[in-house]
Amino acid sequence: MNVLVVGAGGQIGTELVPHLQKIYGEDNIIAADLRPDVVERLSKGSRALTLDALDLKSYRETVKKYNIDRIYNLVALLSATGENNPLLAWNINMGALVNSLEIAKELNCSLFTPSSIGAFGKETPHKNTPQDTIMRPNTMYGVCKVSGELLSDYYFTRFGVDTRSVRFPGIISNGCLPGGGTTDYAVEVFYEIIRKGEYTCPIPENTYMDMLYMPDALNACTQLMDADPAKLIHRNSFNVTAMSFSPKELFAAITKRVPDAKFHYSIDPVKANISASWPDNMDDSSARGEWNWNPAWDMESMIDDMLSAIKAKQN
Ligand code: AKB
Repeated sequence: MNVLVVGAGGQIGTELVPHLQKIYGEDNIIAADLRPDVVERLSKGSRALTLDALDLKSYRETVKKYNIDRIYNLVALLSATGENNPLLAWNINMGALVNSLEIAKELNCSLFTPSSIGAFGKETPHKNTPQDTIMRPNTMYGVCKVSGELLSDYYFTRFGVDTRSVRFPGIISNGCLPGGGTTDYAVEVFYEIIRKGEYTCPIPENTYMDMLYMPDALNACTQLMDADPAKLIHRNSFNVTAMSFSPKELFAAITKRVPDAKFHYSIDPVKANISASWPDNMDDSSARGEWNWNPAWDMESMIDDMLSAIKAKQN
């Protein structure tokens, strides 16, 4: 199995590449990113190359040259950044997806493109959000995610392209910082508490959002793609979650471990609006039933691991 990860230098790609290497072998994974400095970093642990996913010709040549069977398309501007420049978000997010779909169709690759809790909106039921429900997002990021889900299902039903996807909630990790997302606070807080002993949160204290710890997110990426297609009723895209908490709950749990930690709020209106429109907690029973999704990390175990990993890094 030869796998190409496009947008490999971001929060997910940085950890997905070594995860894929362990499963499919180091030589079979190609990490591609637009930014040469990021490619330089990636090349220390993997076969890495510079690629602009919006450049259809070079993207196709890369897939041909390395005889790629599976593509992970991780190219995206996230929700908060997307609101600052909606047209750019549309062009990048949809451009990379359309190129990935066309290449997957032409060269017979399977394709994973993450969707997000951002695909939901204010009118979606916020508690125990069903797999199949109202999807009228209030951000350009969400508009791209819903369009992406529809388009990916279209390529499957119309052309037989093996497209699969999950709706990621906030992903908490200590490998590479996220950037421009609404859920980023749940990562930033750990770095700030260890570095400065205090954190100023942009999200209102009682806003609940779903979250996943990175090891579970990585398993979702590979477990779904390796799942028996005959068992999949859904494809694009599955609700997946492992925990749901508010800033207030997360900070109280951190304070139990770091009693001197101080928390303040300075609400970012864009992020506050976005987070209010997203689910409080999703129902992920379709993922559990169709491909045995079963996350291992909860809030308490995630906090312990984040604190010790970031402390070890900073030492
Ligand atoms: C964001 O906050 O934009 C992302 C997401 C939930 O898709 N982390």
